[in-house]
Amino acid sequence: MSEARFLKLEYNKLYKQINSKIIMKIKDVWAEKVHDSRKKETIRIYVKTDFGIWSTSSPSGKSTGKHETLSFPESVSSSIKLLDSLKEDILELEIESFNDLEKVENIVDKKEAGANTLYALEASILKALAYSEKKELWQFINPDAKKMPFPVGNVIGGGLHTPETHGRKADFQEFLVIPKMKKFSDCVEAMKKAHSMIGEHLGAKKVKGSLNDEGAWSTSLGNSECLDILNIVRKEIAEESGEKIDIGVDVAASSFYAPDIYHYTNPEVLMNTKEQINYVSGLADKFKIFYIEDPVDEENFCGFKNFREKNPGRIVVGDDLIVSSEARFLTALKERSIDAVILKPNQQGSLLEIKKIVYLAKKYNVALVMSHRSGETMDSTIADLAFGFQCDYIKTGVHGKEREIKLRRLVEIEKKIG
Ligand code: 2PG
Ligand code: MG
Repeated sequence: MSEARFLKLEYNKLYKQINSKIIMKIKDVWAEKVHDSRKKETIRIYVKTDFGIWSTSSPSGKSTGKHETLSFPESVSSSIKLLDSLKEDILELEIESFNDLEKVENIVDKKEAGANTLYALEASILKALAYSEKKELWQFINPDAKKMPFPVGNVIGGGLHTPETHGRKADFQEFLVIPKMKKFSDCVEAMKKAHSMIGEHLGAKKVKGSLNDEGAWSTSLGNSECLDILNIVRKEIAEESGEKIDIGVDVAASSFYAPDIYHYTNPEVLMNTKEQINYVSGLADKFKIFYIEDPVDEENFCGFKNFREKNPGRIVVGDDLIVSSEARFLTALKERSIDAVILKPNQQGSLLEIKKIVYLAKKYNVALVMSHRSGETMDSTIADLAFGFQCDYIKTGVHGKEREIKLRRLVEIEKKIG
């Protein structure tokens, strides 16, 4: 090969290398006030680059964990003003990779701006970066992602999310169905079927109320009777289709714990921690519950561990216990408190922190549950995050447009990957 030809080939190689490294420049960033499904104010953040405009809106919780970072420390308006004042610094950033979100976090303090602000900003930046590499968000996170999560669907509601029916409601916050079919789209169909069959059962018993914050049925029935109906419907669907549906509960125990006692209202009973563990474990045995979220108070890592030891073969899930915090997740690992962890990106606002928890969870064999909030928006980002991070489950409701948009996005991804 002549020297001139050799040099030309080397030059081409180098040129390609330089150009394959895309450094994304943000051209503009701005925010607006929007409303979630509960009509509560929240934020939507836009990021503009040479390739287009991306946006993300943040949800909000009602049964929030004590250790969550506040969504907005003052108000949505003051967070928008703060973001505006940081704009010049954000426009200076050079973002090349997921981990460059650290540069964003050096400018935007989650405690000052609020977790909802940081999350919406980071998610929009990642979407823009993904697009600059001609990828979708999930693909940018993990181009080899293949496994679909199982959906966890809320079919009967109680606790803080739910109005009373005939003066009563269940004390547990969520009664869940978890279809285990191979295809995500079949799981969604099964959840919808279960939701509507449960509505019919409640209607026939004249105990059906309205749909709650998450589109689950309200009822005057107590925990045990709700589980009874779930079990009947699970069996009916299994007999008809031969498919397996697991059932679950989000006890959200902190929401009725104060001080030192669990206060039940339907029926009225007071329980200490030992009684609480025995009661929930008893229901889990009787109704073959597979998934149990927050069975005891959010400060009680040891109580979770004791509960877990009494419930082999089920998954004990930490939501209010962990609040998507890496530090609390590490404590739970050390104490052996949980089998699965809920990931709600707006609990702390940092997608870098979510990424670290995902890494640790996979390393130590803890299942991952990406989750919506009870106040949601028409944003489907968590669907991409669930698939990109290869979560085992996604808890995002069954009914209502804010829930369905996330399910539809996963069905779309499933079709795309074939
Ligand atoms: C939960 C969630 C979502 P919230 O406890 O798991 O279902 O509720 O968003 O109100 O914290
Ligand atoms: Mg929960």
